[in-house]
Amino acid sequence: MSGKLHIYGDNRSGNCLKVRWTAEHLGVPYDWTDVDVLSGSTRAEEFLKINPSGQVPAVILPDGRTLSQSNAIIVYLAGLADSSLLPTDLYERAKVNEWLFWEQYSHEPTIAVRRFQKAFLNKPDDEIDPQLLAKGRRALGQMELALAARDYLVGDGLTVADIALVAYTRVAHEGGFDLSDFPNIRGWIARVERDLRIDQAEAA
Ligand SMILES: N[C@@H](CCC(=O)N[C@@H](CS)C(=O)NCC(=O)O)C(=O)O
Repeated sequence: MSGKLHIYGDNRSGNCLKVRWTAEHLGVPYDWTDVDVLSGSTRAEEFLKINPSGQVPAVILPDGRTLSQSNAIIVYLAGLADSSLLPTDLYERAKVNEWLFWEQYSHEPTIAVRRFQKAFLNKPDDEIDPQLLAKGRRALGQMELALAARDYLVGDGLTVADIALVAYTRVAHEGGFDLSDFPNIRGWIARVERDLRIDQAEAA
């Protein structure tokens, strides 16, 4: 136990990058252990003690307690730091949660899953569930509409909702989603990447 936050993750995974970006934005020192999601390492006995679900990201907090689920981790880190990444206004905080739940139910299971099948499993399009493209585009349409009237998903500045949603939206093209039809989303991605100091060329 180093007394530091310890993140277990794979740098190709948007869910893991959410946690790394949040820690870096907040200036929280951390150690990082690479867990290759393609090699079965998430099923190793030692890792299952940290996250019985066998998935990354997972963290060990400085006091030794464990936490998993990307959005739960970033909310915890932002709350601990008392950061504007988590609004204090209860309605705005509920809107952040609305986006976080939506991300896990309607966005990540379509956009991230299609990206994984295409870019990591190299599946040809005709072997991928066609519903993923339609549902992913519908999710992008919803974001495009929301971002027509605002620069960030909630309130006037960056929140954990933007961090959670940008993770897979910025690499949606790798899943076959053409962002040229979504100018508001493209502007928002550039803003969030700038705020988080994400290198455009960074592996995602
Ligand atoms: N809902 C979880 C999803 C985590 C997840 O799907 N992790 C993937 C990598 S992105 C993983 O660990 N896959 C390996 C496995 O399931 O064995 C979260 O947000 O943290």
